[in-house]
Amino acid sequence: MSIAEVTRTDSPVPEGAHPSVVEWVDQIAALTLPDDVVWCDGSMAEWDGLANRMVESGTLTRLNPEHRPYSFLARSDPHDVARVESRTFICSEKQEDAGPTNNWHDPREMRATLRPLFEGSMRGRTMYVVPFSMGPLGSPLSKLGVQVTDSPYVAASMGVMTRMGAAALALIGDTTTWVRAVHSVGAPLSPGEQDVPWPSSDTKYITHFPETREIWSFGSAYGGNAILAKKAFALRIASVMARDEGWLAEHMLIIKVTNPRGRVFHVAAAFPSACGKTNLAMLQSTIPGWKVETVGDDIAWLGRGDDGRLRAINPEAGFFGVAPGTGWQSNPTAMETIWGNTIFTNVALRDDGDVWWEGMSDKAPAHLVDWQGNDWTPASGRPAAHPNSRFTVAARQCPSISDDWEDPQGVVIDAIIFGGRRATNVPLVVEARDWEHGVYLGATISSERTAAAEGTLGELRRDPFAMMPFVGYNMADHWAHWLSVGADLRKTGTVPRIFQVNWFRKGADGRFLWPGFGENSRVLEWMLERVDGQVAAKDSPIGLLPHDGALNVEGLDITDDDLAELFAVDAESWRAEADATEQFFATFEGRVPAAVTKQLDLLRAKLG
Ligand code: GTP
Ligand code: SPV
Ligand code: MN
Repeated sequence: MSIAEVTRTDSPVPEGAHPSVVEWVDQIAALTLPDDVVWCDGSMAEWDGLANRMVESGTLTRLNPEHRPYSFLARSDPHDVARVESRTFICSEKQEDAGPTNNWHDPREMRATLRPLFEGSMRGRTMYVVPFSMGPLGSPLSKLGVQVTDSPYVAASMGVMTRMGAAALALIGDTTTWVRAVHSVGAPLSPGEQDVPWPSSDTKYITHFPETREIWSFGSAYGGNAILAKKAFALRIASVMARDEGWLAEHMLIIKVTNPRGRVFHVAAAFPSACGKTNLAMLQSTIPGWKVETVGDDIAWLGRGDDGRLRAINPEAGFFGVAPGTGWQSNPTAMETIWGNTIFTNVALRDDGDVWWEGMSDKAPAHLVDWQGNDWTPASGRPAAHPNSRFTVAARQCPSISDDWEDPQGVVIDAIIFGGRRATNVPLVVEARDWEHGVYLGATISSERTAAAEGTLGELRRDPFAMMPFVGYNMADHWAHWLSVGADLRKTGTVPRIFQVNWFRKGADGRFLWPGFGENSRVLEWMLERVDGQVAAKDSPIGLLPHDGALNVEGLDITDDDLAELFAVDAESWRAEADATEQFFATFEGRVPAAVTKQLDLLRAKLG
């Protein structure tokens, strides 16, 4: 036993904790040398304790309870504000298993790189042991994990975003596969050294070892870099588990939709980061008789149920939602959800002790403290909230949460949507001719970059299945896996319809052609009337489009010209898209499935 271990003031190991967990926690503690180890039980008292501790240390500011009860503001280090894709690594045994779209590193070399970084990295800090379940506790579709972290902010966030604590730990038994996730902010403290409100390191590594189902994250405390249950586990590691076990882990929201005739549908939709998932998940219909309820807003695990249908669960228990653009006009459901019990990160602070961000109201308050802690007025000429500022809140607080959102068997998926942020070319809605064409639509999503990760805002980039930063294996194999899931469904059950949408097409004058948000219910209506066999569609080179007049625009202030532009298919631009797609496919060196390249040939033939 090392000196550090002897002097540690650990909380007792919970009774019944599986030896595999206890042993691993001991190993990590011996490596990282925290001052103490705390096993999180997931209780309210524990959460309050974490919050109080962070208020004392300056990590959190308590908001005015009259406006925002039990809520807090965190200001991150200005260098730690979003996912760092360039520092995110897939360390599979073979490079080709990571594929050309991932940063690959040899696992042995990466372990050798990480070891000295983690040695003593938790000195002066508490190591929290955070057991969690992704998916409802005990559901056959759920998976378990344990994250250790030296960030109380991350431990508290995990408590909101997952089913965290004693109940999850108790489910880990002799035969359980559980994911090991190690997280350190990489900022050890010397004895007596004063801590900073947001410890982090300029050296960042977000690493995944798919074969051993392990995650090691160093240097960041922000979002997907640090809340390892989310992107690291529920997408990168889970996508590998899913490939091996015959299901899908996707960057998708899930909604329940009821039509005026009372028929219930469930829809899963993949949009890249900051491209509208949370908003669609919480949509309030503007057309009579249609109702949308929320099952999930960011991640879906989908697989063939015993009934032969595609079923899905939301593995998360909370939302880590984009703040800017969220307001009473655009997303009233989110505004209601965050009434209290919410952690806000990198938003602005009002003089009355509440929060504000761009888009929360039309008019900005006359004075704010911005996300970096500086005075701000509307004349400051810079955003008051960081563009990737976020709210962290429990899903159960969402007034539109669906009654089946925790169904342990998952909900039956009737339709799948792929979308992106495209100023040009991509119409408001297109239906795939069949599953294979749908896989092609998913594989060819391109989208303008947002603030959710580092990079140049607005730059067009490929983001297949909205999974470019999140697939834990070769992207081309991911497409092959989708094809095999479709073939499997076709054998025994119903294959969901696939659609592509684009809320973000712009006119020549640079304005959005489509009002979006609640009005997207009109597009849902068309899609689900298609699923219900109520409307016809017309073929086009890129897929099936609504007949003229089929999209319900009653009561909407939109010109015929704008509507025409929203659906325009310009053959020349699409030939250029096809050429770019061919080049993109070539980067996979022959690994793109034939059924996908066949769709490219078909597109070109139809374009003439
Ligand atoms: P991640 O959490 O990063 O995965 O993002 P997300 O896909 O959940 O994106 P979200 O719904 O938070 O939307 C991101 C931004 O897009 C916000 O600023 C929204 O206001 C804006 N947005 C969402 N839906 C629409 C829409 O229909 N039209 C327009 N113009 N903007 C939208
Ligand atoms: C995304 O970037 O897609 C997110 C936010 O959902 S984060 O959890 O930081 O990845
Ligand atoms: Mn996301």
